[in-house]
Amino acid sequence: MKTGITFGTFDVFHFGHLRILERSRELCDRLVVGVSSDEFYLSKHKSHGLVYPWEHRARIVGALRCVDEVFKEECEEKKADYILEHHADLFIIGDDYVGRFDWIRDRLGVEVAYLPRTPDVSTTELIGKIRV
Ligand code: C2G
Repeated sequence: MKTGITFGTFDVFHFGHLRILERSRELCDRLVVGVSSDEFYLSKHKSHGLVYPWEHRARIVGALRCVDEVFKEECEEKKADYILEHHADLFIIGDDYVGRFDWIRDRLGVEVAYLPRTPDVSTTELIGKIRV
């Protein structure tokens, strides 16, 4: 039984989000997803605020067939604890983060996979299109 873990905001859920979750699930038997809390996201000073609150983002992600469990990610410092608490064997994230999470492999001995981002779709771009 291989457990995979991934993290993200998943605001204005789109095709790129679906694809990374589906591809992550193909690499394991059980997929756990840490969805960033509103406070955590806003503390990262992104270019725009959130559209959906955590409850909505978490419910959408949790309703997917490829997702087995969802929890709230409250801060970056707890990442190692979340990975250990969920007994993850594999950490998955998009390749926009390539290299950033190598410490998970080095320090925790957990496999790390950077999956290619789906091109031409992002929450920021969607918000821009809707505004026009
Ligand atoms: N993603 C993707 N293709 C896109 C857009 C996003 O594969 N076109 C992936 C990202 O690489 C990430 C996941 O979808 O793995 C979630 O993306 P975001 O909601 O933008 O998450 P982010 O705010 O980057 O948070 O510690 C890592 C962070 O928690 C990730």
